[in-house]
Amino acid sequence: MAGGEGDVKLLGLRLSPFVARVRMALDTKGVRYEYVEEDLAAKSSLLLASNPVHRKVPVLIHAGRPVCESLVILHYVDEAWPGARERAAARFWAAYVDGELFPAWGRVMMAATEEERAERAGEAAGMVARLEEAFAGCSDGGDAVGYLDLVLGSNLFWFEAPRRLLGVRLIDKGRTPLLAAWAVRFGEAAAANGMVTDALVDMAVEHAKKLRAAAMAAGK
Ligand SMILES: N[C@@H](CCC(=O)N[C@@H](CS)C(=O)NCC(=O)O)C(=O)O
Repeated sequence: MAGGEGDVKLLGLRLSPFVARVRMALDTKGVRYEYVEEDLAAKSSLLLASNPVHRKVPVLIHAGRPVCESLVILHYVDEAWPGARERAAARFWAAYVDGELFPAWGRVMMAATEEERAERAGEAAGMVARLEEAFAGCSDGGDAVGYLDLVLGSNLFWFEAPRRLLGVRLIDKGRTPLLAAWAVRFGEAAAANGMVTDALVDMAVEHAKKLRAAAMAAGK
C-alpha cells in the first residue's frame, strides 16, 4: 500500500460529492490516509490554515503540504501515486505465489498415491486459476518484465517436474490460457538470455525426482 496514515490526511465531509470523489480516488489507488470529518459550522484551524482562500473541503494534506480543490486533488493523486493499486496487487499475488502456490507444487510432488496426487493437483490448479484472474491486472504482460512476472516466472522451470514426472500441468492452455501464453513468452525470454537452459530444466526435474524418492522412502 502506498502512503501512510501520518503522511496523508484528508479533511472532508461525508455528504460532500467533492470529498467523495477524492476518497474514491485514494481508495482505488490503495492509498492509506487519515480521514478527518469537518464540522462546517465550526471549521478546524487546520482547515482554515490549509485552505485559507476557499475554506472548503476537501483538502488533501500530503507530507504536511495541503492540496485544495477536488479536481486539482484528483490530478495530484494520479501523479503522486501512479499505479499504486496495481503495485499493491502485484505484491499480494507475488506473496501468494511464494507462500501458497509453491508449497502446493511441493504437495503435488510428494503425493504418495494417485488419489492424493489428483486431489493436490486439483488444489494447485485452483490456485493457478485464481492467479490467472488476478494476473491480467498485475503482470506487465508485454515486453517489460514486472515484479509479479519475475516471482512467478522464476518458478516456471520447476513446474516442469510435475509435468514430466507425474503428468500434472500446473499452467494449462485450456484452463489458464492467459498464463499459458505468458509462460511461453517468459520462457522464451529466459531462454534467450541464457537464464533458463534445457540443462537447468533437466537438472531441476532430476532434483525433484530425488526429493520425491527420498520423501517416499521416508514415508514407508
Ligand atoms: N470546488 C470545490 C467545491 C468544494 C465545496 O463546495 N465544498 C463544500 C462542501 S460540499 C464546503 O466545504 N463548503 C464550506 C463552505 O462553503 O463554507 C471542490 O471541488 O473542492
